[in-house]
Amino acid sequence: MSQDCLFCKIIDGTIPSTKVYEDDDFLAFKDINPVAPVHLLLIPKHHIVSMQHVADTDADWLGKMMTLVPQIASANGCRPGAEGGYRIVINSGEDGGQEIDHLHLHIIGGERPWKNTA
Ligand code: D5M
Repeated sequence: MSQDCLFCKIIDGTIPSTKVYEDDDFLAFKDINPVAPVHLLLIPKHHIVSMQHVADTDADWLGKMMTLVPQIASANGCRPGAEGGYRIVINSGEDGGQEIDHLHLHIIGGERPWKNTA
């Protein structure tokens, strides 16, 4: 828990969110500024700033976090299988476009964004 962290406040309920998944170690909720019909954020409940702060000892929980992605995605509107799918994005650091300093994984789907581009 970090006192000044917005996502820690979402975890402890101080700031409201639309939760779509929760267990002892992770929380997933809807992004407040969705860029696609499905836009979720999956976060660890312990405070870690970014991928740049990950160490060898983080392999277990990071692996668990990745394995949660397909079940959370398919339970929230991303079609499963080869014709379905989604994008996963982890911005890290200022050069990576990270705005919130609590590691989070974007799950983005429900459309085929490249169909709208030339
Ligand atoms: O992404 C940070 C993301 O966090 C961005 O897509 C908006 C989202 N955000 C910010 N505040 C909230 C609240 N209160 N609820 C839900 N989502 C929120 P980044 O990868 O750091 O650029």
